[in-house]
Amino acid sequence: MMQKTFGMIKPGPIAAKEAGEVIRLIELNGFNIIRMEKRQLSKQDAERFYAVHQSKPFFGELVEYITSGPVIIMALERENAITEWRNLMGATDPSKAAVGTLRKMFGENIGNNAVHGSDAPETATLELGQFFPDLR
Ligand code: 3AN
Repeated sequence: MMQKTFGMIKPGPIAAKEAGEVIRLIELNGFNIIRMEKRQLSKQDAERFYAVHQSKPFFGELVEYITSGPVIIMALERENAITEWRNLMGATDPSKAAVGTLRKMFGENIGNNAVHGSDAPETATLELGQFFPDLR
């Protein structure tokens, strides 16, 4: 099933000048990058994006980190894009992520874990809608 998902390169890899390597791996893994934009998120953007985590103890840190520098937001398309993008990202905690995954290669810790990806079709619709409202 051809599918779209939302992906983000977080401030860490961008500050480290590794965004190009991440993008290259996304392409090599069969994703079509249908939209891509480098953007500084506002606190309001970040709070909306992470609204599902509002009650978590690390919510404040999450918002602070994701607004600490520009991010690259992407609409990705491929067969089973949601699952395949999560597979390429690897486990949330980079120290537990498998070899060859983006979080293993570019993540620093559970907060600064290099990349984001929608975890389900409903989330993909919400996240794509927030950042690429004209995409359909
Ligand atoms: P994923 O991004 O793999 O879907 P979630 O949804 O559990 O993981 O967490 C959302 C984001 O919150 C993660 N990308 C991570 O940066 C951050 N996070 C998750 N757990 C923690 C934690 N225990 N401490 C700090 N940040 C966390």
